[in-house]
Amino acid sequence: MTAPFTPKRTTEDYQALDAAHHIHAFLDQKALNAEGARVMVRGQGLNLWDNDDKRYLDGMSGLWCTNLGYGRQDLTAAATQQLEQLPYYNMFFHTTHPAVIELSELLFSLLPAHYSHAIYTNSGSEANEVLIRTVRRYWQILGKPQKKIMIGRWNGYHGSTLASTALGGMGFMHEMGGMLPDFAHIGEPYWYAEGGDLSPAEFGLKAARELETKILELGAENVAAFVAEPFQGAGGMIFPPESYWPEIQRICRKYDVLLCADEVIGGFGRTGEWFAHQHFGFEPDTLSIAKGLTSGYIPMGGLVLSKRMAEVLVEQGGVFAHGLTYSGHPVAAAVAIANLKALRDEQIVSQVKNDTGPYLQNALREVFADHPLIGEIQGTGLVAALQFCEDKATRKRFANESDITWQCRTFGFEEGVIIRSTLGRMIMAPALVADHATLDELVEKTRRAVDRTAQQLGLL
Ligand code: PXG
Repeated sequence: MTAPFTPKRTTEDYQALDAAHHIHAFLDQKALNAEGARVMVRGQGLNLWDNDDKRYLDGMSGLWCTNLGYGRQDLTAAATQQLEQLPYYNMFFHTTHPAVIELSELLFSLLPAHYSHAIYTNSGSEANEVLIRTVRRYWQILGKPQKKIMIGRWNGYHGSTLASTALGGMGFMHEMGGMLPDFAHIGEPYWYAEGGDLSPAEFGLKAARELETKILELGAENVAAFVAEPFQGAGGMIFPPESYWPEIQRICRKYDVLLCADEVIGGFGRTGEWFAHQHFGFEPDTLSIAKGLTSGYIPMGGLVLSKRMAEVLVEQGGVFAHGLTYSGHPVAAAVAIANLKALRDEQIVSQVKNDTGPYLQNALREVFADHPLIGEIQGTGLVAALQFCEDKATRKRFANESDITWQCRTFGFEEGVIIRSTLGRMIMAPALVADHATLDELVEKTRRAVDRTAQQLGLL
C-alpha cells in the first residue's frame, strides 16, 4: 500500500484554482465551476481516493485505460529506468532506439500474424488522424487517389482532434465546427433502440447493409475505408448482433474498401481476447490502439497495419511525409512493454475470458434480469452495459434518458462507485485485475445506485 496521504491544499482551494484555469472536457464549464470538480489524489488496485480521503471503486478503469489498475510498481520501475537511461530519442532522420523496437517485437507476438507494422502516436485521437492519412496515402500509391472518403458510424467515437471528430459520429461535436469533407456515416447497430420487430440477427444484417447502400451512393471508387469500434464505447457500449461483423467484412471485401477497427477501448484484454475484433471474429486491415497499451500510466497510441498495407507503403510508397516528435517515445514504450508483459505473463487476459469475465456477466444478469428499470444487459469479459427502459415489454425508452442515467451516476458516486452514464445506458469497464470480491462490490454498489434511481422514478 502507498503511504498515508496528506492533502497539500483543501479541496475548496483546489476547486477554486481548477475553476480559474481549466476548460474541462465535454462539460458546461460554468455549471461545473458552481459545483466544484472532484479532486482525485491517489489510487491503488481498483480504488481511488479523493482529497477528503473518500474511497471510490473505479468501475471504469479511469477512462477505459487503467487495465492493470493503479499502483503497479513494475510499470513505475520501467518508466524510471528508461528515464535514467535515455529519456528521449526519436525515429526521425535514420535513428531508432531499443525500447520501441522491443515494444514492437512484443506487440506483434501478441497480434494475429497478418499484422506487421506500427506507427506510434501519443493518443487514440492521433492514432485515428494517422489512420486517415495512411489510408489515403495507401490508395494514392495504388493509383486510386480519388478513393478517400472515410465512412464511420453515427454515435461512433474516434477522438477529439478535427479529423477524428469528423470520422466519429457525434452530431453535437460536428455542430461545433467538427465536420470536414470526405467523411460519411451510417447508423449504429443498436438493436434495443432501433431493431423494431426484427430479431437481433435480422437487425444486424440490416444495419450492416446500410454500409453497402452508402458505398453505392458514394461510388465504391471514392470510398477508402469503413472505420468502427468493434463494440461501441463512448456512444453507449453497444454490442452489435453476431450477424453484423461478418456481413460488414463481406461488403468491405466486395467493394475493395479497407476495414479499420478502432481498438482504443476494446484492445488489450477488455473482452477476454487480446483484441475485440477477435471476439467478434473479423479481420480488420488496420487497428487503432491507445489506452490499455500502457494501462494509461503514460500516453501512447498507435496504428497497426496489416502486412498487405505495410508492403504497399514500404515497397512502393517512397517517402511517407508524416512524423510526430514523440512517436515511439522511449519512456512510453518501456511502460508499454512492462504492461504487455504483465498482461501476458500473469495470464490476465485469459483470466478475464475464463474466470472474472463470466463471473461479472453472470452476477449482473442475476441481479438485474428482473429489475424494472433494466431492459437489456450487454457485454462480455470485463465490459458491460445496463440499458434503462420505461417499459420492458415494448423496449420503450425514457424521453429524458440521459438525465436519468446521469442521476444514476451521481448516486453511484455517493455509494462510492464510479460507473459511466451514456445516453440511456450505464456502463462499467473495471480494471482487468479485478478479483471476485471486487466485482461483487462493483455489482452491489451499482445495484444500490440503480435502485435509488428506480425509487426516484417510482418504479421500486
Ligand atoms: N477511439 C476510441 C474508440 C475511443 O474511445 C479515442 C479513440 C480517442 O482517444 P484519446 O486518447 O485521444 O482520448 C477514444 C477515447 C468516455 C470516454 O467517457 C471515452 C474516450 C475518451 C474519453 C472519455 O467514454 N475514448
